[in-house]
Amino acid sequence: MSATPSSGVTPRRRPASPPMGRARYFLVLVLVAIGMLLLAGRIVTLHVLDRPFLQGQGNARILRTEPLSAHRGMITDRHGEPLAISTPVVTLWANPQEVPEDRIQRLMLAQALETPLETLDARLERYAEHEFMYLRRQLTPQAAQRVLDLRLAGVYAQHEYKRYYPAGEVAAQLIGVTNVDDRGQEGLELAYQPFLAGTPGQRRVVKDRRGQLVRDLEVLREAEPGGELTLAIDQRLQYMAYRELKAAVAEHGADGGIVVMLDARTGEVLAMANQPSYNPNNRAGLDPQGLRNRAIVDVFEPGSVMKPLAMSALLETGEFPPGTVVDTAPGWMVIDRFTIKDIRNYGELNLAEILEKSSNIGMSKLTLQLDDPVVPERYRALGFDRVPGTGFPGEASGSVPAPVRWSSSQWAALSYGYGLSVSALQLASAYTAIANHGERLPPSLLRVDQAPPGEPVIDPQVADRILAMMDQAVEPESGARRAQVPGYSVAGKTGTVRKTGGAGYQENAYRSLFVGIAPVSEPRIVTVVMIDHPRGDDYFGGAVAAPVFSRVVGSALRLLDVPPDQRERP
Ligand code: 59J
Repeated sequence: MSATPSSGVTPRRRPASPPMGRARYFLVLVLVAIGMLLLAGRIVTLHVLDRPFLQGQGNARILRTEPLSAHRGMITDRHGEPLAISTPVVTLWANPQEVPEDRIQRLMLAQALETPLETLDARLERYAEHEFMYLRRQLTPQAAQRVLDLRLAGVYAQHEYKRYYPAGEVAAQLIGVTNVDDRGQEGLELAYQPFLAGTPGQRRVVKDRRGQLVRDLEVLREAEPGGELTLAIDQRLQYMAYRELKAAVAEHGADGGIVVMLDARTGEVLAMANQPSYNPNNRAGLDPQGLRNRAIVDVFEPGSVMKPLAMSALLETGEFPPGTVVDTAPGWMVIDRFTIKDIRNYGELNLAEILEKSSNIGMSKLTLQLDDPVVPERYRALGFDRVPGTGFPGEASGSVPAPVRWSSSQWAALSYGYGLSVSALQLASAYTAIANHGERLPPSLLRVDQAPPGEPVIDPQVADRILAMMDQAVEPESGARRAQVPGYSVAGKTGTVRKTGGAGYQENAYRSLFVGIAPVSEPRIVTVVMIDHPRGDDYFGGAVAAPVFSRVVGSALRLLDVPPDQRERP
């Protein structure tokens, strides 16, 4: 405005006006008037018309809505012992464009972050074009405060929760893990993600231009904490099962192993241990083999541990009264050009002895006398063709072959446990029917307040007879003697299964199994032990899996205060 000599009306200059001066004077006057009108108009628009918009824009620089992290629900064992806990942590991030270049400030920042200065410089350089980069994720609030106390420009904090697993590798596959964003990735953490996670809230805050919190204005919506998940497992039994399993896998140089322990009266999973395992609190360099909850997601050919279940179907036909004897000599037989063998020639065996000696011939001869496929039907009724229904991610359904054109050899093989695949959890659940007068209990990973109704599968009297036969099979002279538990009666069945490889059954790769129920007088627990590919001289179920069963079940019965039902043998 001052550049225009518009108001120059001094008499001194007037005479000097050129001839056209007057017309020009008016032109200038008009132009100035227009300019002033435009300015006035602009002032009106800014102050009156655009005011709300502009003020909003200004506030947006300092007034923000921020998420409030919801506390993830705890996972506990059946007695409330914590198995997964969320602890508050602070994630530090930076706007690289705001972080000071000053050497001393950078050095102080690097020291507080416990990073070498060069590393910090290099990262800030790499993200120089960005407005966001992590400095350190999930620090303890104290460690983060040491950094925040420097009050450096461009350094910000975000409050979060981090998951901690007190039981570590002991229950890792069952509980699973969350990722760095607190979302369930594996196991029950994944299965119950929506329940555990809760809902994040929102708060309104005022921040200064450097993004530092000036004032907490209001909570728009409170964060809703996630629910607490109470598992069926008993931490004490879980630790013991894991310890014994790990020791046995190491002792025998095995590839892995499983222990599943169910409450015989409710179907609750009291312990579920897997080898190999991993440390969920430090997943750097973990072996992905350790992630699988083999007890639920893996299936295997069960072999002889199916014999008591098959026997229940055979007995129920009424074709084999208590005195029945089978001649298993000479210890082998040929069916459809296929040879079935026992490891010895046992000669004549009664029904209990067929289970005790684990005679493949005995089972086959009984089965081949029948016209109906009662054995595979029984397997299906016991749940070996469907998921157990625990909701665990990737739960295996097992498989029982469909009754189309069964050959006699296949029919026979099914009776001693070959030609089908089962999970350890399915196996344990099926045995609750033997423990429970014929009623199978669905397994539960969560604690239940009341036992679910059992599913009647086996005739009650037959179930009791099978239990008695299995009791007889665990005697001082039997192959299963190492499953005995001092002070308690034990019913059980061993199994040694050749593993299949690319070219059928392998000569030197086995799976060692033991399934047992204790105490026999009033069953409290059903336990499955499986050791995958023991490499030492011992590989029989009776030598490898039975001792693990004895130690785990013995400690469990004592911890559960189950009264001994037998005098201790010397
Ligand atoms: C066995 C099998 C493979 C599959 C045989 C184990 C068959 C069979 C084809 C030879 C070791 C071995 C369908 S044995 O589990 O009979 O647990 O204490 O793997 O028989 O026909 O060198 N178990 N095991 N059989 N196959 N096909 C016995 C038995 C069992 C014992 C011991 C010795 C087998 C008493 C297994 C144990 O009960």
